[in-house]
Amino acid sequence: MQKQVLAIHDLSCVGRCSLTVALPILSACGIHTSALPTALLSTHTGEFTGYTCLDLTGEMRGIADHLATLPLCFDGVYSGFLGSFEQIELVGEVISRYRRPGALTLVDPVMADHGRLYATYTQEMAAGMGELCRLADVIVPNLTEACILLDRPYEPSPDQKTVRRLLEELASRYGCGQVIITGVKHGDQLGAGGFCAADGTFSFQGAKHLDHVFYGTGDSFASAMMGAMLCGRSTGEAIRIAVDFTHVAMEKTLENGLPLRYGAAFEQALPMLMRSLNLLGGEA
Ligand code: PXL
Repeated sequence: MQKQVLAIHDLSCVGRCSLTVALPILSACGIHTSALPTALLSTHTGEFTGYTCLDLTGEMRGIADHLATLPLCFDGVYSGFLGSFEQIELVGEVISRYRRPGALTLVDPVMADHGRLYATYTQEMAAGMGELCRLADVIVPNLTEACILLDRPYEPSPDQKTVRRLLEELASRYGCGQVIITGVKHGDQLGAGGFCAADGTFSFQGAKHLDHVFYGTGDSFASAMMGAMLCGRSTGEAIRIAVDFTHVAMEKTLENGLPLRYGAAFEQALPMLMRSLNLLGGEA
């Protein structure tokens, strides 16, 4: 049976992030993907000024109510960037409606990066994100978000021992089975640290650090993780696949001299993602 996912993110018209990243990546993983848009923006908020932002909280209620009348049985719900404090409760309700044994809830507590909250986020929203994390099987904060979720000052380059402590604290505070922190540096590598609460194991998967600011890479990573896990990969395997995929997307962006503000060119890494999931012929 084809897997089905509900992706709850904003739609940024230009600049690869959120839905314009999640939908193609999950589709490439063979997953039937439905969308619940949280906000409509002209661009992402990272490196543009003058962007428009329409909060879709009111519309989301109607969409969610209509979807509730359909015989939908999602294998996964995957949430990310939200448009307002008010919609956090609604997203929580939607997650709870479709949560069931065997389905995967992945919450990416998108709200900040490089030590700063995103322009459209408030402290109140940041606190509300923690409530969504409590509903998740898997959370994938970046380092900034991990520190916010733990009420700690931002640490840009924690050592591996500190990363482990952050992972464990997130798992115990929010009750998530799997915690992955992205944007972790280790020697000349950049990657993700993972913790599995069931067996208490830690892992780190990295790739050569490319010293540039890329947008939407957290979304590429989380979408590839979600896709790989729904294709039956273990969390450790999914982290490896998602790190490699995101790294190649960044490499291709640089190799082709593409403007970084429009996000990492993940399109060019989709074939390797599909090969790593045995969805294309040829070698992985
Ligand atoms: O990639 C996270 C993200 C999602 N959506 C919007 C953003 C950002 C990060 O800047 O601005 C609108």
